[in-house]
Amino acid sequence: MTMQQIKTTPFSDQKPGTSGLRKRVPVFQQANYIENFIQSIFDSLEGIAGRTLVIGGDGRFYNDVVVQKAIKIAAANGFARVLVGQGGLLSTPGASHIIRHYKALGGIVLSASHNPGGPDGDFGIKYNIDNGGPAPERITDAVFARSKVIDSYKIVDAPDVDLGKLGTHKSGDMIVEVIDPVADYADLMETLFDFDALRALFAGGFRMQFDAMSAITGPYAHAILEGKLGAPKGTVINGTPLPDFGGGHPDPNLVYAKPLFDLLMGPDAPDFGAASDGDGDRNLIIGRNIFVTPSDSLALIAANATLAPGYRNGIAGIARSMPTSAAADKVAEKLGIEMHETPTGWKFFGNLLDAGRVTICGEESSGTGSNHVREKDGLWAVLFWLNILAVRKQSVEAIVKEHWATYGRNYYTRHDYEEVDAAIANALVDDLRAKLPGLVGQGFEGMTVSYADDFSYSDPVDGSVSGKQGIRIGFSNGSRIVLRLSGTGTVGATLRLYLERYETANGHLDLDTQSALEPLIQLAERLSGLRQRTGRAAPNVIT
Ligand code: VG1
Ligand code: CO
Repeated sequence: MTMQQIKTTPFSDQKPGTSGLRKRVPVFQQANYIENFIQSIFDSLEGIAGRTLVIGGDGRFYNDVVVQKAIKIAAANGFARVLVGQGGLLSTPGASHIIRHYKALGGIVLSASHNPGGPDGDFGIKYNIDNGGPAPERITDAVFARSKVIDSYKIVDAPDVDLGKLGTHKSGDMIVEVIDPVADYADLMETLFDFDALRALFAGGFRMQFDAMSAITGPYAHAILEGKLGAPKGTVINGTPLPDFGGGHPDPNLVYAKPLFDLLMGPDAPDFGAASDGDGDRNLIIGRNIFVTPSDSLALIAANATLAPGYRNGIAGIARSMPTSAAADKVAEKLGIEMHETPTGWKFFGNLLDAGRVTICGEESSGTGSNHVREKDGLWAVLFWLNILAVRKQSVEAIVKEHWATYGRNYYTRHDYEEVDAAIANALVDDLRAKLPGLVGQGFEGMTVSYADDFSYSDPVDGSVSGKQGIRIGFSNGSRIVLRLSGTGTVGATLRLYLERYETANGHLDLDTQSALEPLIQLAERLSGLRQRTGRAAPNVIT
């Protein structure tokens, strides 16, 4: 084995976004592109010698090539050991758990999450730190700075590791352990939820459909739902991870998981439907006849947390990303616990979780999780719902409606305008930002603007400040309009418009969501000129 130091030239576009570096596959296929980025990560870390690194990905196209490169670069940079999921696979929450469980220095997670895969699809690389969570901005900024000046990378000249075989291998002097991607994660779930109660639920004829969307959660869902919990075979569909997700878009929302939604609204609906995304950290929850918004799901899980054994003693606090509806705030208020509003992206929850200030976190983009790992966790959310259903012995619909009747209802929708011309999108956001100071105190549609700003977050644990995290216009009655630019898209710009309206417990709880929000949708258009300036008649995706 020889360690090689290879000369390279920097790329200017390796800036990590909301969740790692995401680009089209051909961008990653450029000579030295992967090597430069991984070396830039390692150059930004301290104390690599003698430590363990976790590597795994969601199995999308190019995963196999990048895993082998990452192993060889890790070996040349002095890691003592790499833990890699069999076949190079690990879900994002699975990787987070493995990092924590085996006290690794960190992990390289290969995924572009909910973005489509395949030779012309997207690929992504993300670094997670020793708490199992996404690297904070201090590290991603350092990686980007390094990537702009890098002039060489280190790699061992060693054969590829046979990732099909569980057990101990070597790459250069470094130990490579190929591990079962599911086993440790499944054990962790068993410590959090009442598996006996869940087995009894399925034994009693409870019917569920879980759509793994041909992505990474398939093996996890087969092993846990059908294996450990005795759900009938066929409960999990699209359960084999495919490099191109079967040509689909592995985003579990009402657009891309429409067949599941239709099934749950149809005449032969099962009791419960769920799905997860490309890398297994998102979840979709649908009951017979009712879709549960991710914001409501967060509030419901928090309100019912003590029904699951892992949370029996109560929760310390809740955190939600800024665009997520304030449904969870009502629960925190009632429980008398801390509530935090953070910028979009899971990396902002890490400090609060580490400090023990919050137990449950969530995002409107179908992300829910807890202090059991440091990523959002799709299957965890599904198991949490099953645990709640098993204990309460009510339908999803009854549970949701009871919740609204107690806390009121936060009508909520997100409108995405994808692949918009970046210059138009940026100008639009800049112009709206300029208008904000003048909006406060003004009346629209019978509501008064109580605040209008570009969200800035001061982390209460380490004091770091993250500015320009999205425009929010809040009204005195609890309604909100939020607009921000996506940090995960790979082509042009994606504008996300978030709309929320609060109805008290004795208000109108049964309206159609889009109609309930129509006045706010129109007001957002009046204030931003979004449709007019982008030339779009309607959003590409409505969630
Ligand atoms: C989106 C979501 C955000 C989520 C992020 C990563 O980011 O809005 O809530 O944390 O994706 O999720 P953005 O910047 O495009 O709005 V995943 O499942 O793609 O890792
Ligand atoms: Co994801």
